[in-house]
Amino acid sequence: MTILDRLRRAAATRPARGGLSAGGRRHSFADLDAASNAAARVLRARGVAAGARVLLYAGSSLEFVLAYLGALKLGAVCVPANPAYQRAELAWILADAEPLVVVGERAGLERVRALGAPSVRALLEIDAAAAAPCPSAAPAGPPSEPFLRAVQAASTRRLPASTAPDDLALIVYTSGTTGRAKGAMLRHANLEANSDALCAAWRWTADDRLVHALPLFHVHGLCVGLHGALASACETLLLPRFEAAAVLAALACERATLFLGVPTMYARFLECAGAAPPALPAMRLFVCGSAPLAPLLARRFRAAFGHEILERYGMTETLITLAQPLDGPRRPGTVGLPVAGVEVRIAGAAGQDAAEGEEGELLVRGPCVGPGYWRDTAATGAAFAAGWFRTGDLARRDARDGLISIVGRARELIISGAFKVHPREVEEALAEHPDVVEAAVFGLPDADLGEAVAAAVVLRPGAPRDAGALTAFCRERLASYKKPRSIRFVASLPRNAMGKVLKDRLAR
Ligand code: MLC
Ligand code: AMP
Repeated sequence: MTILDRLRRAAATRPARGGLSAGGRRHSFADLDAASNAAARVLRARGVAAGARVLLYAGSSLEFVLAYLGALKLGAVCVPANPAYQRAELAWILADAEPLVVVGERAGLERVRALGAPSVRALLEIDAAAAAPCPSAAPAGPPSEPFLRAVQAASTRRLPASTAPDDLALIVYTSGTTGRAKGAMLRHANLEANSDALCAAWRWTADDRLVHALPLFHVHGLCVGLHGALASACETLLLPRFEAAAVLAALACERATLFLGVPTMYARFLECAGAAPPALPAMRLFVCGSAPLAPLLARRFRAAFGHEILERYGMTETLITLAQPLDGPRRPGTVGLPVAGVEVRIAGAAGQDAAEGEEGELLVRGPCVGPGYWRDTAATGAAFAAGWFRTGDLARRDARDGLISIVGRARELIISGAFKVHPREVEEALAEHPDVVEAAVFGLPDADLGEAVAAAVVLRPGAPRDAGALTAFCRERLASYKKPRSIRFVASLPRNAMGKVLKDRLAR
């Protein structure tokens, strides 16, 4: 049963109970089903049909959910993207995915217009309070229209179903090894398989109450959070952003039973609650993923909140493949066992199975693993080895209990607050600055973010050592979370005999 079938079933069987609260209003599943029919009609009237791409360039909101479900109902392919992406990041996604319609917030739509994306026929604005067309000085592109107003004016009558399990549902751009994002493709069947497996593994039911504070533009918030909410038909509070005090208050007053977070969120809960963590008597499960959860943080959280966090592991390309068991043991530092239907291998350097307890690259296979990268057969070919997806993460399986630990990364990637930053992208941005000769970017341990982006920079002779100016320069070119949080000026970069920069030495 696809995510859309689940929504329709929830609407039919629980027309009033359950649903999604967002922006201060509660929407039953029947409301969501009807309004997403209207959203589908709005998109269809602007040319969207099966296979067309719809860029969702926005944070979490009801409109995001409606645009997403509406597009899927037409058999279209959704491309969620972080609204923090700046010109170059956006330009690449527009060029590669060629969306027909962009749904986004005003600042983002202005960026799209300024780029004059040739594929884009309509811009639908989220949160257009004035409901007026966006006055724009930008040279190209269609005018933007208020999305919600169009949805409210459209018929809510159901459209003929036009999705099959093998149809593409999502292209999610993910930080590539080349510094250029790759579009990970996911089919309806992948979404369904993972959502079914996680709902069963976590006994997620219609009696649950979820506080959802993750961005919907990543698979964690979208495919774990939103899909789980729809598949289980539970009650969900969708928050536009994570703010520790507000989320803790919501967990208490909503009598939440379930929360999905990234390690930084748990670190902030601890910091915010201090010596007086709120009582959360209804809570049954805290889940964490998207970045390594430090065992010390898991233990401190347990001591303060009385809950053992359930850690799970995944990737955009594969969805969630490993999870600690609901019924324990949840040994901190491990990510548990394969979820239902998933097989894993740990491969040694020559591709052979690593010996029990030995470290190697984690390979996964199963119905939740997507078919590869959009319009990139070379990257797709490189990502699979005889049908197994190569995660690029290093793992070890404990010989005693079979629990798997993620012990490192074979590829260069910084994981900062569960956002992924490829060093090369930041190095290229820094290298564009006229005062910079070269730069090396790497992660440094950070109590809040897990890792923080750092840079070592070689300046031209006589150039001012102005870290603030270089940071500002990066912020103009890249999503702000990618900017270096610390910059060290060095006379030269340390290199090995092959000329490779020794980042380990810089990070010391
Ligand atoms: C925000 N900022 C960050 C940052 N998040 N900087 C570094 N790393 C981060 N993760 C910066 C902003 O650019 C801004 O900088 C400043 O911090 C304040 O912004 P904010 O929006 O107020 O941020 P904040 O609320 O602090 O965000 C923290 C956070 C967020 C933890 C809520 O990072 C977040 O939502 N992370 C979740 C990411 C996620 O969902 N990943 C899943 C990927 S899917 P300035 O200078 O402009 O003010 C995946 C597969 C799987 O991994 O297994 O799930
Ligand atoms: P993304 O590119 O955003 O899909 O991120 C996927 C990456 O996040 C994985 O390849 C891992 O490196 C990392 N990741 C996700 N979950 C975990 C986890 N529980 N522990 C360690 N790393 C994780």
